[in-house]
Amino acid sequence: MTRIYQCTLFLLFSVFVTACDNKKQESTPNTNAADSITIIDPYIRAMPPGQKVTAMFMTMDNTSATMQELVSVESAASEHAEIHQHKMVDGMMQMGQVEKISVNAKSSAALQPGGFHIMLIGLKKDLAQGDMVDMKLTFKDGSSKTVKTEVKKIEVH
Ligand SMILES: [Cu+2]
Repeated sequence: MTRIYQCTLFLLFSVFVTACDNKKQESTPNTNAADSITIIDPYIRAMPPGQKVTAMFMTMDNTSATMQELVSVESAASEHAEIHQHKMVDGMMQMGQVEKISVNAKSSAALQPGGFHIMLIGLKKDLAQGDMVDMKLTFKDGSSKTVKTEVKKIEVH
């Protein structure tokens, strides 16, 4: 009888310790921004030959409990890449550079035509549909990730 009791106690204790461990791991934010952000459906807009500018779109999904910020982008296909936003100014759609795109904790941010986008400026060659371009995304904490991005034809808005 005593032995069974000890066994049960031991089992209970093990379960308790395991449960505590799991909880501790979840609440410790030890992952960097690049590991916390999942890039969904990235693409670059195919442009007519000779164009020196195009845009990249994607959704950034933040799985961490911390807000993450995209602060700079480099593209293997262009001399520069800038973070841009479209805005209505006096009834006119205008676009301009912004410092960053914030992704709230456990949330996502969409880059899409008419909103946030990455501007590729000074294309080194014409990009054809189906081409893959390395895009390096750098976050505020200094971490970065390279996303293989497909060139796709999209309808004009
Ligand atoms: Cu732009």
